[in-house]
Amino acid sequence: MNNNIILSLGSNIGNREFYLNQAISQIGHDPHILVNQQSGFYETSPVENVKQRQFINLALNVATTYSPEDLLNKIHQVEAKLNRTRDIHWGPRTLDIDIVFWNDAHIKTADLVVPHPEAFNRLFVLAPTLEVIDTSFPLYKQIKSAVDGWSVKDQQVTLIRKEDQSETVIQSSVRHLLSAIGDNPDRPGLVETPDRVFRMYHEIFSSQGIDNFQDYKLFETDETNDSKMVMMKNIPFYSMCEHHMMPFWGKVSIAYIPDHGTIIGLSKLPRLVDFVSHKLGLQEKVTDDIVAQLNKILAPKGVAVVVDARHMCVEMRGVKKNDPSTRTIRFTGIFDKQPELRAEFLNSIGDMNGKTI
Ligand code: PH2
Ligand code: MG
Ligand code: MG
Repeated sequence: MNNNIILSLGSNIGNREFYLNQAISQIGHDPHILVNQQSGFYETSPVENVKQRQFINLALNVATTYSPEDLLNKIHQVEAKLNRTRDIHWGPRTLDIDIVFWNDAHIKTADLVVPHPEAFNRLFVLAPTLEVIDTSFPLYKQIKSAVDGWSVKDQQVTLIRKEDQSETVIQSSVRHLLSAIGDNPDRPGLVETPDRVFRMYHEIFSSQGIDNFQDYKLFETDETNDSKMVMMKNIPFYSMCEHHMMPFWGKVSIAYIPDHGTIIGLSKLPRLVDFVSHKLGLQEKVTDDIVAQLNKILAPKGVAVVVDARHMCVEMRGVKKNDPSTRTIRFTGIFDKQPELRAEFLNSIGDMNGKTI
């Protein structure tokens, strides 16, 4: 599989975004092509012919088992399907797709020169490209400094739509997974599966990349009794383990001892549990993260968390142990120092967690 192949897409006729989206979808559906990354949509002033309408340009980073010639053929098919007429060179076009980089390869055939000879003269190619490569890309430095140092003012390139690129990439990846396990992603039962998985991942990984829980409200109360424990038991959670991308789920019990009478809205504790579980993780991380977030936002005298969970990766595969329950416990602050507080907390949650999952 050849990786880090950069395609530049442009359109300046009709419903430009429609043509581009169709092209992305057709490319992503090809069993020989895996879409790694998709840039946002850029509105760009036409280069070479100022009388034309503005273009919309974007870039894709793909991996493929195709040879350069076969990929070029595929691209020509996609262009043809989307009404591209190839007769007017430099004319307006519903869709133009160019192979601009093939990792660091130099390719020269009758129909194809890579890197694209004009690539470094075109901000509408380089700006989107920069979004879909990282510093390990062989030409990264060259591309980055070309974009940063762009001085020609007559090439306007404006980001108009940041792409939630996960949609294209997840759908393309799920199609590949389905083929790889020996199924046919085009059979009726599966055609909508990549889209469903994308939307599901959107939901169950909604905290991915977000470090801080934001959705809370604190209240100040009179500090009458220092050792007052606030506890919520048996908060359900569902998460995905980072070792197998399989579910683990169960119940969480949380207690804290307020400091200076500062408390958190009770409904926010289940929200915090959702927040920490909606990312790829481990039961230990879920437990630690609840403690860390509470310490950060509430700064209480102490926090205690118990998580009881079942793990698909234990029960459905591997050792296939039926119905074990895993408990993780964390104490901080005065829970750490006072055994009687820990006992009080553990007594009051009892076996409840374990029994109810
Ligand atoms: N494509 C061209 C010529 N000029 N200008 C912009 N802004 N965007 C393009 O995609 C473009 C162009 C020939 O392929
Ligand atoms: Mg072109
Ligand atoms: Mg072209």
